[in-house]
Amino acid sequence: PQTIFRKDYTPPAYLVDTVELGFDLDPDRTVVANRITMRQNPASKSRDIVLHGEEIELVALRLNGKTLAPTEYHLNGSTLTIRKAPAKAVLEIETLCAPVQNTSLSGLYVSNGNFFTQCEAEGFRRITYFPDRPDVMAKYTVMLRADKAAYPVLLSNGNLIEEGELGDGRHYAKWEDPFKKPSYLFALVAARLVCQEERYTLQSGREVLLQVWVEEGNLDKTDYAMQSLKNSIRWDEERFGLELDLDRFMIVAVGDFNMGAMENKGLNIFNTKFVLANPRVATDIDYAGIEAVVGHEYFHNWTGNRVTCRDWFQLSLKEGLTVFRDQEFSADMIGTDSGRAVTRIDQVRTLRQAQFPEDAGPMSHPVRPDSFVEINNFYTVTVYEKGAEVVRMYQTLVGRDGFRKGMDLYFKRHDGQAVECDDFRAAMADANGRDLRQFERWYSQAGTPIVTARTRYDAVKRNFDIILSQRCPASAGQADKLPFHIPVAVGLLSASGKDLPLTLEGGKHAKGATTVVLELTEQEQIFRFRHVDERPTPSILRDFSAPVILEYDYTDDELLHLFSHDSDPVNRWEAGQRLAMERLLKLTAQVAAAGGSDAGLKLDATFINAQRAVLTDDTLDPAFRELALILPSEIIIAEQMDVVDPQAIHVARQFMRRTIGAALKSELLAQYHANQTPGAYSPDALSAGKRALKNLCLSYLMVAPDMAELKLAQQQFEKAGNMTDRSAALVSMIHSGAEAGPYLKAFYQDFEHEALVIDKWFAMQAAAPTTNVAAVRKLMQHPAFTLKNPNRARSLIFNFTGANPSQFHAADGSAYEFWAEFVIKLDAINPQVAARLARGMDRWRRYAPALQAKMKKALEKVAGRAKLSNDVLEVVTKALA
Ligand code: HT7
Ligand code: ZN
Repeated sequence: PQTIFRKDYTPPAYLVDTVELGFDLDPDRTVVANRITMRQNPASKSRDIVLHGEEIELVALRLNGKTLAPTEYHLNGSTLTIRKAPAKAVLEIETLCAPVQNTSLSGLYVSNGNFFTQCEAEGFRRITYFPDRPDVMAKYTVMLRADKAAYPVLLSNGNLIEEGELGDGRHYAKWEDPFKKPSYLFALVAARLVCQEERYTLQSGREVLLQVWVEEGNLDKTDYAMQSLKNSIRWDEERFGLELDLDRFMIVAVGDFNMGAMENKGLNIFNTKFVLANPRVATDIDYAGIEAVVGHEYFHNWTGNRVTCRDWFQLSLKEGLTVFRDQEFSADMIGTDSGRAVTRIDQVRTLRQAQFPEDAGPMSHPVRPDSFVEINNFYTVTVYEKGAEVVRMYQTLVGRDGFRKGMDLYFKRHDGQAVECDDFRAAMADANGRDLRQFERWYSQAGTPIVTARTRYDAVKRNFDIILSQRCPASAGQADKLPFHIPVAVGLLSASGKDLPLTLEGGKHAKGATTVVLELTEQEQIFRFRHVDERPTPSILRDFSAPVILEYDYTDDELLHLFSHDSDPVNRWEAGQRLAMERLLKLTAQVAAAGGSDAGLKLDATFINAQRAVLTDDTLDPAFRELALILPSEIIIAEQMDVVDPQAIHVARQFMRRTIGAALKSELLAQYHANQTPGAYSPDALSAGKRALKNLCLSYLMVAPDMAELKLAQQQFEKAGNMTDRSAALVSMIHSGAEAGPYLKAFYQDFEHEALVIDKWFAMQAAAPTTNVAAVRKLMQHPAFTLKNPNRARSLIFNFTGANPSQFHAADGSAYEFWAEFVIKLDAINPQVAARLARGMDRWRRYAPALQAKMKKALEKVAGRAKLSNDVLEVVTKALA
């Protein structure tokens, strides 16, 4: 397969002014007529029109009214070239496609009998021939024709300008999008759907129509998506002064979808998972996901659609920025400092669980990659989440007002353009009079930087020095890294746990500030705090001010001090994680040395008492307490080990959970009862936090349950008035190894017709440490299982391979064979989904030799297949390299 390089970018030879599309929709044979008005791009010397097309049949091609014979164009693989074209060209192209056969869910496809499209990144070329690249922006008019009884609803981007009957049982709708857009933002829906709709008044007084379209039986699950949409519109007006630019904004839910959602102009298409919710079927986490994803897609309207990417290497320009915006939106929606901190802790957990491993593995790439084989493989946690951290660092460096100034300048300069990450950085720098040239390295250098801190206190001079140094491990193609520009937020705690007012030598911070941002730009720098009357405990990297690994030799006493007193909730939580991690690593080593046994393991009272103090501190937000009490995950523990032993990790972590559960039994029970949320369900942060804490208490009590605790879980399952409590009770039963069969059966029967709940049913079984590969294979025989639906495939297969490490890494390698089998099977159906599954073997070199050999064999089995998509081939080739 061909590798595409960022350095090879050339501007398009032709620009497109207008696109007129006509669709005669038929599942087996859809006819697409496409009229493109083009003109030569003065920025290019080439006079070749280059169009992309895949899996479509070319029926006719006309240039300026004249049919082109096959000798007058060159069809080579997926490119069609017309050489030496005139300066102005009107192309008319007729093609055929078969949506019902399109199982890749890219391009035009059928889901549950309805038509949908997905064009990002390169799906438009599966619909018609076109210069399918994001720097070609044009105005679109779309005519849809389809059978009226089967597809009563016909939607596309922009405004509906005409609709009517065609006389033969078919009808039509004509849509016009007033804004220029790249082809990846094109969308159509032809379907039997219903909608919740509302007229909404913008702050300017303009009225817009908002619609959420779903299948008929789901109209009772659209309220939260609609509310989230209205909140998003209001938030973008207030925080960034950005108004909805259309008169109509639609969200459509589809059950078969490769990702979360898609920001098509005015016609967002969503995975049902991020639209449908009511208390019976959706958990607090689902509600939070809906708010975040509805916000994310809506915010793309400016960051992505109005200003788009020059090429796909710049993907993080829109994704990193839009993730940052949706993170800020969710935090602002909670509205409290502690709520904001809880969202921040969640972000840190995601980074450590998924992004840090990616950055240290074979698919490591910079936030702005330099090359790719298949762009779909680069919709990654690095581009999205690390990209959002990079955007957040601008805000940390220039402040919230400075960030807003930078955003304003970015839109002033680039509205209607396709630009680069460097343009965003330049806007931030210029709007704030800052030199941010070194900051570019966050875009160009892969790998997680490691910041090492040392401190020294001079009691006589009352100086406290923090010496920071940085390094970054080598990554693919990048042996040596240059220093990053790293904002390190720091506070100093007194012996009584109070924040000291800070005086940083040479610093420009406000008098009396208790947190200052140190700017580490060199390999090593000394920062001196003056007038420090006692040796303080440093709280370094507050609010996780940079996506780095912080090394500092904290003593247990210092960590306990921070865990009890740090005013920065993120670092308070972090201190607890460090305390837990130290112990988990020691226990894991002991288990490994004892051949897998937990006999003789001990957990110190100091740690247990610290946990008790947080658990019972009612002044703390319940959501924070829940996060503080969750031990680092098995995957995060694995990342700390040179040679990973998944079984030993699991035994050690379970021992620790069991010991905490037994030692804090009465407190856990008390908190379980104190954090009930009686009355009508509400997904608000406080109620959700209480449920999270209560259900964490239950899970601790259920590690080794007695009869009373089992009964508690059973009663919760039976009486629960919402899915959060119901599913948490069931999960606690499955994980405890107690007989959960009847409850699983009841759950299935209750929700047989709710696809998203049946996904949960598969997922909770797949991720349970009691579920081995044989049990997963058995679940695959269940009539409700199918590989064709990505949500269903992910619920069972991905949750087993990705969230059940002790079983996935079973010593006999049987789960690796399972992995290979299903990467291959899925690849024939849906390469994008298959490639995501293929990533499950990224870290294979970190395991003991016996496991490594089996993983390598599985990888080679996949790589050796004659017919493999570029998607999977890229992943397994890089893993084996
Ligand atoms: N911008 C959207 C990306 C997306 C996507 C990419 C590849 C294949 C399928 C896809 N569906 C959606 C989603 C987002 O970040 O908002
Ligand atoms: Zn996005």
